[in-house]
Amino acid sequence: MFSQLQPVATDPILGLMAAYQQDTNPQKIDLGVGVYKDEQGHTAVLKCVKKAEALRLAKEDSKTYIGMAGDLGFNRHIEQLAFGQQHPALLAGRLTTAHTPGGTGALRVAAEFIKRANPAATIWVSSPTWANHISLFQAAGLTVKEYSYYDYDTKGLQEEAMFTELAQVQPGDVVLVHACCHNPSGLDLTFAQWQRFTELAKERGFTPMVDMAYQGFGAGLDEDTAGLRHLAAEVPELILCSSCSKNFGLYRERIGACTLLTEHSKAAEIARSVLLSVVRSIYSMPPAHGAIIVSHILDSNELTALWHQELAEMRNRINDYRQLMVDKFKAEGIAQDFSFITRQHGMFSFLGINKAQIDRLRDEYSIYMVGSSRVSISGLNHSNIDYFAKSVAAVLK
Ligand code: PLP
Ligand code: TYF
Repeated sequence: MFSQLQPVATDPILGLMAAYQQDTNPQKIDLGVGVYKDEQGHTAVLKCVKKAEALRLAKEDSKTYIGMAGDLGFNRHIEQLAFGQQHPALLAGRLTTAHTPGGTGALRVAAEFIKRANPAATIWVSSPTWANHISLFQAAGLTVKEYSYYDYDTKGLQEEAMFTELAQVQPGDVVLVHACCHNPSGLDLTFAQWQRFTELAKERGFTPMVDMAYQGFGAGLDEDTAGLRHLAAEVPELILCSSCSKNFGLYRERIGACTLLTEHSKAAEIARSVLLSVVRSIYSMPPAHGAIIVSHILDSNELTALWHQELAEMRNRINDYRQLMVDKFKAEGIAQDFSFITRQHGMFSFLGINKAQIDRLRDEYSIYMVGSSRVSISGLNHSNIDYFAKSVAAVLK
């Protein structure tokens, strides 16, 4: 049977990671995968996580199964983090959450949930979006269509095209938006655009799905949810997929959550039973480790303060390098306007250079970025930024 199989291409982003590791050039720079790196080029375990892990070791008294929804304390924290403690949807009991293996697990659970609710649903994703979105939704049997989003010429939003296309979406379909720090473009909706999106969702009756993988990496933990919170206060139903991979640096622990906003608390009970049945059919119950760490952090004022500080450090470092990159490009005599990079948010931006230039940067300078020219900015640091700017200047000549 296995002999019938054809090989499948590896994930291009993860493939890039492997190519970088094999490169022996000491000046090599990894701007590929969306994993935060510090000034030393290292992805360290956060101090608040280390402390929470020590607490766990001391406190944990059983390894018995947790329920299908996972860690209930974590689920409450994640709802409060996303929506704020006083959000009307939370106070009305209209939210229900299951913790999942990573944000990817949340997306897959959400996809299966959508299929139960409406097997004929089309899910609309931004053009472009995280490549995994498309393959994951298709693998779950959903139809995927794209709506216009990033304008490669202006580096801004294709606003009129986007809203014209979304005005055709049918009730029962789903529209995926990134809460903040759009992957891959770094271009986020303004609050006014979130308001416009909200009005359209109400008018058309489609279900918004929000992917929040970078809360706290844009402008701040609360600031990054402004659009989501507005949307959730206005629409009857919504799906939120969150990830703690980036903002808690818990990548390999696989911790995220799928939250449903329902029309009323009775509907939340029904939706929850379906959500848990989806979970049971895939992996029964999620791994506990990441959820316990996050819960220990958010249960403690001291650890929460430390987390806020460490998160701000990551956010500020990326934002500093957005500015520094633009300044260094100017200093190298690059005439092209890269100022859009300072107006975008999160881990990524497109440089907007062509394939030949991307290939030269990799082959001649050992600088690795995704084929779309997406750069993961935290790969830059004081010891490589000059080499990076000079190399980009050389290939742009
Ligand atoms: N959604 C987006 C937009 C992402 O960039 C990522 C990747 O990090 C995820 C979801 C999933 O993250 P994870 O499964 O690592 O929690
Ligand atoms: O886009 C990125 O780089 C991150 C990390 O299969 C990632 O979202 C990339 C690919 C993948 C899982 C995570």
